[in-house]
Amino acid sequence: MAELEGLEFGKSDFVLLDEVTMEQFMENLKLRFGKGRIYTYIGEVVVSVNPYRQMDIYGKDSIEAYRGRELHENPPHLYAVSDAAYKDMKRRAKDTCIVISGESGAGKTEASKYIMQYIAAITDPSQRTEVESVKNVLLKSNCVLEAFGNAKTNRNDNSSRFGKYMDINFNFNGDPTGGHINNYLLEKVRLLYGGSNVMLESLHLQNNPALYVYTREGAATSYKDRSNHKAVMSALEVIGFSTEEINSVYQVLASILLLGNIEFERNGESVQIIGLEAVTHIAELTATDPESICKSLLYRTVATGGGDVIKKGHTKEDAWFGRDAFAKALYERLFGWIVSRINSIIEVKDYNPLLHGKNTVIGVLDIYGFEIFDNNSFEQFCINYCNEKLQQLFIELILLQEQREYQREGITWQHIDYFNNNIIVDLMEQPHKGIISILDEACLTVGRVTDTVCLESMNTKLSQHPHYTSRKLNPTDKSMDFQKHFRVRHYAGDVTYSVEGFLDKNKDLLFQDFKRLMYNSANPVLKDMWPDGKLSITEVTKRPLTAASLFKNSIVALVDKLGCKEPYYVRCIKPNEMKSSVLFDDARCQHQVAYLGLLENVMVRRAGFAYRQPYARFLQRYKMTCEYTWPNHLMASDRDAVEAIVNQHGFQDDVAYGLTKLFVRAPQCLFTLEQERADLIPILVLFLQKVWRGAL
Ligand code: AOV
Ligand code: MG
Repeated sequence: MAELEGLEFGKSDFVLLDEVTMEQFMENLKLRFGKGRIYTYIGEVVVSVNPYRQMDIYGKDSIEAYRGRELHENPPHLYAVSDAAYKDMKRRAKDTCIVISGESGAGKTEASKYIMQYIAAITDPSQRTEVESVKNVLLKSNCVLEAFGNAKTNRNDNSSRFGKYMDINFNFNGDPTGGHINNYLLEKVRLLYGGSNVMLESLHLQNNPALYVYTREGAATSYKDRSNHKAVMSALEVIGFSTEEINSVYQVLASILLLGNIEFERNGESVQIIGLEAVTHIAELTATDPESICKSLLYRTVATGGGDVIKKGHTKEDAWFGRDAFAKALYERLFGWIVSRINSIIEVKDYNPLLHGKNTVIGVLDIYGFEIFDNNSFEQFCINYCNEKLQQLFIELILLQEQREYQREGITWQHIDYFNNNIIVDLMEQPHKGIISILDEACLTVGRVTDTVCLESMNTKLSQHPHYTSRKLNPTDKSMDFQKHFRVRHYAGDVTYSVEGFLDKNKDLLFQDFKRLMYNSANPVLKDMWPDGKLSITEVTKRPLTAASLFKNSIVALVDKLGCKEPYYVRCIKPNEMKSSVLFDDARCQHQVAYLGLLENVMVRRAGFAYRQPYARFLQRYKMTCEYTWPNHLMASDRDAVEAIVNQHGFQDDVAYGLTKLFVRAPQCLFTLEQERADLIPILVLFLQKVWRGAL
C-alpha cells in the first residue's frame, strides 16, 4: 500500500488548510505541484494540475494500492475517486458518475482515460472473455474517437472537438456488461492521417496534406503520424468494424478531402465546376455517379407553392456554401455513425434483471473545456454554454449532496451562501429572451437577416443584462467592433464573440439534394449514414431545429442524466500556457481556482464537518492511538470504541456521531491523529519484530 504523504508535500486535502484563504490555497497547490503531487482533494472532489510530463503513478502497483481502499488512506489520486465511484455503485446499487471539468488543455481527456483504465483493471478478475470484450471495446473506442474527434488548437495539441459522455453498465457482481457513448457537438472539418501509400492510391489521395484545402492549414503542425494511423486501424478492427466498414470510413474521409479541391466558376448565366477529375473520384469512392454529384453541387430541388418540383441553379456563392456544408456534413455523419456502430457493439444485450440483478452505471463525462480564443465564434459560444451548465450542476450537486449526507446521517445542516451562475445560464438559454432564442428567431425570419441585424436585436434586448456587453453599449471599448462583436461575462472570464457566421452555423443548412445523393449510394454503409435522404422534397416540410437548439436540448438532457446519479468530480487546472512541466503561473492558476469555485467548495465542506469516515474505518486506522482500543476493543460497538478514541484526545466538541459515520468538524483533530499514528508506527513495527523474533 502506498504510504500516506508526509507533511512536506503540503496538505493532501484543502479542507485541512489552517485558514481558508486564497493565499493558503494557492500556496498549497503550488507547493504540491512543485513536488510532483498533482492531485489534491477537497473532500471527495479531486483537484488536478496538468503535470505536462509522464508521471510514474498510473502503473499496475498503483492500481493495486488504490483498489478497494477508502479515499483518505492513500495519497490523492484519480484512482481513489474512481474506486469510490465504483464501490458506491456496487454497495448501494446506485448509478454514479465522474464529471471532469476544467479549461482547454487542463487534462480532462487524459484523466478520463486513466479513470477508464482503472475501472477496466479492477473489474472482473476472472477475466471472462465476454467481459473482456466489453472492456476492450470501451478502451479502444477512445483511440478511435480521438482520431476522428480531436484536433490541434492553439490551446491544446490534442483538443477534444466533441464532448463525450460514456456510460459503463455493470451487473450486480460489478462486472461490466456493456456501455453507451453519447457525443456532443462536433466541430467539423479537420484531419488527414499518414495512411500507407497503397491505401492512399486507392483513395485517390496523395501523401501530402498541404495539397488539400481542408487540411492545408494544419499540415505544417500535424502531429498525427503513421503509427497513430495504424493504431486507429487496429482499434477499429478490435472493436469489431468489418473490413467493408473500415474501407467505407476511409472512402468518406477521402471524398471530403477531394471535395475541398473542387472549385466553381461563372460561365455566362450558369455556374460550372472546375475539377471534374475529383468528381469522378468522389463518385467512385461514394458509390454514386459523377453526374448526380455535379447536379447536387450546382442545383437544388425546390418545391413551389403549387406543389411542383423544380431545379434551381445555384449562384457561385451558393455552390461554395453547399460544397462546404456537404463536406462538413459528411464528416459529422461519419463520426455519428462510428459512435452508433460502437454503441451497437457494446450495448447491453439480453440483460435479464431477474437473472443478473439490477443493472447499474458509472458515467464518465469528458467534454471540451471553457475556451477563449482570439476569435471566438459560434462553436465557442456552444462550448462555453455547456461549461456554464456543468458549473451550475456542480454548484447544485455539491450543496445538495452535502445536505443529503447530513440528513441521511441525522446531523443538522446549516445553510451556506454560494456564488451562483444561474444568471449567465439564463442569459444564454432563457426562452424568448436568451441569446439562443434571439438567434433562432433571426434564423426563422424570412428574408435576408444578416449576422449584424441579429446582433442589433441582441443589443436591444439584452442591453440591461449585467453579463452582456456590446460596443454600442460601451462605445469607449476599442477592442470590439460594434457591427461584429458582443461580449459575455462568463463565470470563467469575459469572452468576446464575433457574430460573423453565427446565423449560417446555427441554421446548419444542408441542401436536401446532398442527402438524397448519399442515400442513393450503392454502398450500404453510406446509405446507413443518411437515412433522412429517403424523404422526397415535398415531404420535407418541417423546419429542422437549429444547431444551437439541438445542442441546448442535448446538454439539458445530459445535465438531467448526471443529476440523478451520485456525482464525483475531477476539477482540472492548467498550470501555464507553455505546456511546461515546471512552470506554475500564479495568476493563471489563481484565476482558475477562483472561477471553478474551489475556495467556496472548501468553505462548504468545512462549514459543517470537514471530514467523515465510517466507524469501522476510523477505528482501524486510529485504534493504536488509544489504550482502550489497541489492539482490540471490548466495547459494545465500533461507534463506542470510536467515542473512546475521541474522548481520550479531548475532541468531544469537534465531532458529531452520525448513523454510520463519524463527522469531524476541525481538521486539526485529524492532523493530531495522523501525526500520532505516524509516530507510533515505527515503534509498533519494532515491537512486532521483537515479538516475532521471540525477544519478548
Ligand atoms: P483537455 O481534454 O482538458 O483539453 P488533455 O487531457 O487533452 O486536455 O491534456 C492536454 C495535454 O496535457 C495532453 O495531451 C498531455 O500532453 C498533457 N497531460 C494532461 N494530463 C496529463 C497527465 N495526467 N499526465 C501527463 N500528461 C498530461 V480540451 O479537450 O482542449 O478542453 O477541448
Ligand atoms: Mg479533451
